[in-house]
Amino acid sequence: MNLKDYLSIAPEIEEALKEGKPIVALESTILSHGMPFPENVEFAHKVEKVVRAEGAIPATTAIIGGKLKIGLTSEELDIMCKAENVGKVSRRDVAVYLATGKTGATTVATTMMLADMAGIRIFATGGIGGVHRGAETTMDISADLQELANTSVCVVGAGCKSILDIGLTLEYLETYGVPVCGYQTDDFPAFYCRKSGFGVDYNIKDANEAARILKTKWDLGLKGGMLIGNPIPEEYSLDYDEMEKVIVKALDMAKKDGIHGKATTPYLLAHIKDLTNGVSFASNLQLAYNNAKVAAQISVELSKLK
Ligand code: PSU
Ligand code: MN
Repeated sequence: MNLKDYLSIAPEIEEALKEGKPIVALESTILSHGMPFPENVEFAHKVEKVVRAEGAIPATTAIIGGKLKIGLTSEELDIMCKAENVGKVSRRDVAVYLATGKTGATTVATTMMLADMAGIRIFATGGIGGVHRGAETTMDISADLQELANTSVCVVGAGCKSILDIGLTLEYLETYGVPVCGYQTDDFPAFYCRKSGFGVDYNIKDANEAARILKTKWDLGLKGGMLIGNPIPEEYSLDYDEMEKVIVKALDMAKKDGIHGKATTPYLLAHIKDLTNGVSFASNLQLAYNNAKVAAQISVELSKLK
């Protein structure tokens, strides 16, 4: 079998690919393991609407029944949101899930893989995985970073949560040659907060500039992704010190509960939400919509350049 036999691309996306129309990939781990049901159902549909409003076509990805799905139906979105027997699939899990007919949600790493296989170059998410705090002893470094190093898809996200060691995450991306840019900001965003205390090397002024940088990178044969840190809109941003306290508490709970490996990130996300009585969740939704909007604008510009 070749790649085509494993891919199941929605007809609308298949046609958009043929015609070179703008498309934005969206992940499903954020649905299955990053948000509670049924709130995630509303999010899953609304984030797709945000992409459409900018003139691009949304392509949520997942592995369902042993197929690589590019673009989900309403029923398939429901499956991912209910998340019954839905695993979390990173790069190393993909072949196992396909060969055994399992259903799983795609992380940033796997969504990049699926997007690349289909020929989609722009992807919007909430925040990426990265180097965890304490990684110098646990070696817990998200596979998302290696994917950014190797797979030619641009990720628009609100930086990363400070459940991670943001400084080390940025160092890692630098070592692997991944451009990290701020979208209309000099600061690398920290998910709920517009500033992480770390800067970016480049402040991208608009979607057209982002598209031109991507086109140039890939024209040159420079494989790999780019990370665009898009800060949460001011009105939804949360206080850094308050969030830091919550995150430290969640990290502490994870340690006491002996959480490790792929369970770590979902555990921390769920506890952060609980500890803030859902306030952080409202911000999480808004930053993800904002990323979808900017990603769609970039994808529109990129398809004009091609
Ligand atoms: N960070 C978030 N929300 C998320 C994730 C990360 O704020 O939903 C998800 C993404 O799918 C990301 C994955 O790719 O967690 C990273 O998991 P890990 O650290 O196990 O690689
Ligand atoms: Mn990990």
